[in-house]
Amino acid sequence: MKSIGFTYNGTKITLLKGDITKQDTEVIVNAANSSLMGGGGVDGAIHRAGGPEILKECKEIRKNQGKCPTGEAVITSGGNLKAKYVIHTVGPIWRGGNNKEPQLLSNAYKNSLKLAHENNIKTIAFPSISTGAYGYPIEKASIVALNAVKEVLNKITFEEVRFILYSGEDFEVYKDKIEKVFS
Ligand code: AR6
Repeated sequence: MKSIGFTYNGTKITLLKGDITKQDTEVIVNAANSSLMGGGGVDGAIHRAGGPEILKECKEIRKNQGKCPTGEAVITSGGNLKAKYVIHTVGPIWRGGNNKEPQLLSNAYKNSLKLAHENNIKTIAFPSISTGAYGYPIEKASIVALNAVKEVLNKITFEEVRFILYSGEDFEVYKDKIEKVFS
């Protein structure tokens, strides 16, 4: 069974191989780009499954506050998704690792959790941000992602934080790292 669950500091952590658009958490996180105008990968899948309402709200955000800088996050409703909300965050493009990639990736996770908390959201699902089109090696990205979430969970409790991995290989990488980071 491609799933793992345990509790850390009062928050249920779940690792699951699956499709983020199908998750029943209150919010799902989108690995967007700064334009917030959609794209391929998980971004394309979320807009397809959620319908036009999400893009409409993204356009409104663009009008009011411009592009979304790398590492930051914004929130829209979930349109036709099971999730009530989508948090759109922008991970860094991998440029070899010496261009603040770890810090920016960590910010993407932390700012997403912060925004969820501000909106009184208790259950959240993350995809593996930056490890597709943006080329961040998943062995490295998973450690950054898990440590960022752990740091936030030391201060804030959620009901559940779910990590959704699209492939079996990515799931295995996360499984290996999660045991190390949360032990
Ligand atoms: N559910 C869960 N994970 C998924 C799904 C899904 N339905 N579809 C893909 N993934 P990517 P990035 C995984 O490229 O690297 C977009 O065009 C995928 O296997 O979606 O942050 C945006 O508009 C990979 O492990 O995001 C940006 O321009 C992970 O999601 C750019 O790509 C992230 O891959 C962002 O690139």
